[in-house]
Amino acid sequence: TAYEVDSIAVLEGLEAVRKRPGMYIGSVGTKGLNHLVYEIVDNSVDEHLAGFCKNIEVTLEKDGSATVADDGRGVPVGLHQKGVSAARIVYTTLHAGGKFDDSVYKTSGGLHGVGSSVVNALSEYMDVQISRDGAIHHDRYERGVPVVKLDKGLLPVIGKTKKTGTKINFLPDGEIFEKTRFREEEIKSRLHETAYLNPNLQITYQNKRAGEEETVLFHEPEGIISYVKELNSGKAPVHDPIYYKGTIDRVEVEVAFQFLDTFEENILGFCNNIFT
Ligand code: 0RA
Repeated sequence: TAYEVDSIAVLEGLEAVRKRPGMYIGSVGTKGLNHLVYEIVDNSVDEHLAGFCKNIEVTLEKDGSATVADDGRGVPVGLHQKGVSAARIVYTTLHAGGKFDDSVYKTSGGLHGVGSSVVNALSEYMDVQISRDGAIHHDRYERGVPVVKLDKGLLPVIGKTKKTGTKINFLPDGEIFEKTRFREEEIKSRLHETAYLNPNLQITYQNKRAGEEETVLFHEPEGIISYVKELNSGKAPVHDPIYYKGTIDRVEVEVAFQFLDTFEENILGFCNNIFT
């Protein structure tokens, strides 16, 4: 069938990612490992930028896996090409990062912005729960290969819900990564940065690993003004941060700065949430 033909291309895609993981996530060290989390979080941030997601929860689980849950619309689950759930196409096809349109909101456009299918290919397992249309839809993959049987092409429903959102739990593959322990300080710092850049977004970080239990809410309603304050905390500012926001030719620009009583210069630039 046409879908079986496509499935071969999907398997070839997974194989390409697993053969040269560095090409897709930069490295197979801790940096590449942490990058898996950001890749999944970025998709939820995109849903926030599209105007539909207010909360993202990032959890480091006891078993070494990570969970990212958002309260967006939920990845579409309806029948897509060849009679297969759209969600399964998103998580198994390279470069389908969760958006079907050429959305301007895609944030993870940086070097490694390759999406959730890469995370899937590099995970021992990835478990997906999508809440929408009153139901919780479930899918699961092992090293990128689906292990859930579709029902007339659709994902099985495992429960009822009034909420909407997408929840992904994945365990990085020890056959791929040199180390499989997420570095919590780097992840927290990146999530905090994401909160500064998206003032209407709340990110809850939770570490459930034994002996490290911690919950932190990152919410920065003052945005980059607070970021500048944090960067300069403990130093000697000579005035409150100065802030500008404006739009020219549909390009939105935001600037915050503050002088210190020192010869020291530090300029951080971001374009569409990407540190430049
Ligand atoms: C495309 C269309 C719709 C939702 C999403 C993508 C979506 C993707 C991700 C990835 C992580 N969280 C997400 N949440 C939503 C909505 C289509 C519709 O409801 O009309």
